[in-house]
Amino acid sequence: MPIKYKIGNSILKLIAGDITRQDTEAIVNAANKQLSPGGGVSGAIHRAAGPKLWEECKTLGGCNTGEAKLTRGYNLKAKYVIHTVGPVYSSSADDPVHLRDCYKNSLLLASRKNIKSISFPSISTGVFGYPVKEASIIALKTITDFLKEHPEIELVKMVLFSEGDYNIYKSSLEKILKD
Ligand code: AR6
Repeated sequence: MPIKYKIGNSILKLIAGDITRQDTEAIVNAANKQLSPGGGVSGAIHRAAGPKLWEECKTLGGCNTGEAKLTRGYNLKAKYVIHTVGPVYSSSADDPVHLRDCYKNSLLLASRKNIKSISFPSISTGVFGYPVKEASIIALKTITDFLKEHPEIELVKMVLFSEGDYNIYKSSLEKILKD
């Protein structure tokens, strides 16, 4: 059951679904530093976009943890893919900083490129092992703080791949909006 919140003048939606099928202008990829197709959400995005996505990624010189890079979306409904590299969870103080940077730098890049709608997956919570509850608080706090200052981003969708993750994000968002 998707839910919709108004944050400033923008909309934040939480949905359970497949990010490759979203029709926002951009979708975000939880990539690796080489920007190679890999598995998880990244593998799914590369499969749906087609081989030209990997061809373009090869020209970008990789991506550091917390940074974000833009490509076209090729066969996706989304016109653009924003590739960001989440932290490999290590319980260090850098983990939340890097995870926050992923969301913030992706949103800043969207704003600079005049992209008004964007979908995020739950970055780092698959292969990279970040606990979902902790990651959800960081993701949603970063997105809501950004939207309050950046009304030019009209819509952010957080696309969760399981009902379990969706429920965790939903209760984290309710908590953040109450505080
Ligand atoms: N739509 C939405 N979310 C998805 C989809 C999808 N189609 N497929 C998986 N997820 P992960 P990470 C969820 O492992 O932890 C790759 O191999 C998944 O259930 O894709 O940042 C890269 O190449 C989980 O909740 O990303 C990197 O090496 C979330 O997406 C590494 O994995 C993130 O899981 C990145 O690891």
